[in-house]
Amino acid sequence: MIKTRLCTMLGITHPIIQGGMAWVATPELVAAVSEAGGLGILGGGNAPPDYVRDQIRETRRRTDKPFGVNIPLFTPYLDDVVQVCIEERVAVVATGAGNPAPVVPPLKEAGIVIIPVVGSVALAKRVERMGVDAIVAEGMESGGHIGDVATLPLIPQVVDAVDIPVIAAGGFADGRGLAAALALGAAGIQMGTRFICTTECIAHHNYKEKIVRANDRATITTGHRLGHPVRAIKNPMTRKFQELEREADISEEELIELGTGKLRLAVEQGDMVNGSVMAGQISGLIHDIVPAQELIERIVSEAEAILNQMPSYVIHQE
Ligand code: TUI
Repeated sequence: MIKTRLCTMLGITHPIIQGGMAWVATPELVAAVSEAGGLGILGGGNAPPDYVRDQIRETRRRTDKPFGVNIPLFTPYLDDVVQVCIEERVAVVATGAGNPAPVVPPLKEAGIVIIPVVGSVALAKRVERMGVDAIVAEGMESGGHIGDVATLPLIPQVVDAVDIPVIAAGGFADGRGLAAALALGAAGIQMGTRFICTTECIAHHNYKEKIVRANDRATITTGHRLGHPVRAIKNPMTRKFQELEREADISEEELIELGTGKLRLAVEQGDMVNGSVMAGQISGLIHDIVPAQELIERIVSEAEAILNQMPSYVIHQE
């Protein structure tokens, strides 16, 4: 067993959190992760409040363990989704893709554990002052919408800057990663891409296969011109986006239109040509599709073996 203060705070067995991926992190995956002793997080995406409420209730039907809801701060339903989380008394809310300042006070008042995803030391310090409970520090190796600092430098800098537990994200998929995160001072890891390749995840088989077949250089980032870089596996869609991004006479609105709905297309239809196959650089390390429980057990026992072996590297001299 590996126990950190994150486990105590969240009432979970293993310090492993599943990223709240839009369209991907549905009750099936979330309940499986929480049942296995990690923390599952529903992907709120930009879904309307009633849909989020249904997803919460469906997850509750499948598990009585704690789970969370991810709220991307760009959702047009921000206030209403926050209200749903409060009404449904969810244990944890994770925010992403922005500054959570507007949603922290109502969630705190409702006694909900708040874990913002941040990509920089500056935002980590700001959210700690707002009174959040823990932080996911996410490096630019991650899939989807990303910041611009890589995980290895980001984690220790965030750990030094705040007192609350830091959860490392961006580039984690195995026990070596978990052990490394703990060595950097993190209290746990969050994984997204690795959890897509589980049997419970509802993503189309083509999506999972695309990750399993990927190598270390399979992903690329697009959307820099829009100020929202997104990492996805290279395909005709990312090539088209890159070409159009370079064209001076295409408007930002047209680029946004080109990206809209493309993640859903890949997740639900398995369209690997026109869809956006968001995934992290760690895709090249993922070789199988396994149940969430098997994955979590494997990662924990790998990390235990590594941590147990570490003292043998230390030579004590007289
Ligand atoms: O949110 C994510 N990853 C996502 S959201 C998403 S949905 C989407 N769909 C279609 C196109 C684009 C996106 C896919 N992937 N991760 C959490 C995260 N948040 N990573 C980085 C950040 C972040 C970045 C900057 C958080 C805050 C921030 O600061 C903004 C500020 O105001 O300082």
